[in-house]
Amino acid sequence: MKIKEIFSTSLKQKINTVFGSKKDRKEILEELEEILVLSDISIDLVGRILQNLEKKIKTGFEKEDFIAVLKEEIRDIFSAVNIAKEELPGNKNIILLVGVNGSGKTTTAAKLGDYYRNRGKKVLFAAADTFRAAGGSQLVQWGERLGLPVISGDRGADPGSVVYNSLMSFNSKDFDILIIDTAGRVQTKDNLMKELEKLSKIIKKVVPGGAAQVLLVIDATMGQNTLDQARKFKEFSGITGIVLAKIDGTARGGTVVNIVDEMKIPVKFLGTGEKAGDILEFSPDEFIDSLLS
Ligand SMILES: Nc1nc2c(ncn2[C@@H]2O[C@H](COP(=O)(O)OP(=O)(O)OP(=O)(O)O)[C@@H](O)[C@H]2O)c(=O)[nH]1
Ligand SMILES: [Mg+2]
Repeated sequence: MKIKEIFSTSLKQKINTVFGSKKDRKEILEELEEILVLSDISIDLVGRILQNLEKKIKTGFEKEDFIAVLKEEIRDIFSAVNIAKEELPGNKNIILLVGVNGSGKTTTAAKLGDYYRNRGKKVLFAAADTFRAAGGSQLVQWGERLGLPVISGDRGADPGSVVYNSLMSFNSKDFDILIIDTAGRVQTKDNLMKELEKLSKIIKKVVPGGAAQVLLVIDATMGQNTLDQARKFKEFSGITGIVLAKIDGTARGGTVVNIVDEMKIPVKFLGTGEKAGDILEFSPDEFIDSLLS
């Protein structure tokens, strides 16, 4: 699946309809505001975009001008957080997946394992979700399906010990990437957030300078709640990137823009379905093109 196929109802088509008949500037702006809000761009961000638009386009109001300014605004939001296509930073890399319950962490872990394996990396999984009954076994099943090794623990076991064991294995064998799945948690549950800090500490201790990527997995289908999910994790400082899962369930691309604008953290991957291969590396240019072409 390509980014273009996801956002099939192009924003540009809707924008075209606004400029179809003669209207005054105020009417056009009102209709554009509605279209942007309906594409899931947050009201706050729409307000800012339109303000900038009014500043930049002083007279007349042609469709092409509007689209150019809109593209520029969205591009600015992405480039402010420097979403560069980056290779993994070191030889041995650790990816820790975090997020609220059911956001898509375990599935994303499996997808990333498959993704990097297909790029020649030796992958190890750690099933550090010992909280839920099926938490660990779900990743174990993925491991079996994909033919990739998984370090897991019993239900109720200390996730820290699972992570520690996986790091030992990761260090002693020639693995390139360790992908750690964790239990779903909300920020209001203090103990679970503390546990996350603890897992980070263990990683830093066992693999000094270990370039741990912490990816926040967010369910993209929840509209405004998607943004709330992201906010809940804002205080957990270690997050280095975002995975927007279930993007196949929303044709409205505004969510991607909101998240980056709110979190100031780059979106790295999009989840596009339930299968191992349903993952896309995020490209801002491709995204803007598919949304506005
Ligand atoms: N359509 C679609 N479904 C997805 C995607 N990613 C995950 N899912 C589904 O979402 C549900 C939850 O996914 P999980 O990976 O179990 O989510 P989780 O965050 O590990 O859940 P907890 O461990 O309970 O917190 C499953 O039914 C997945 O198949 C996606 O990109 N697209
Ligand atoms: Mg899970």
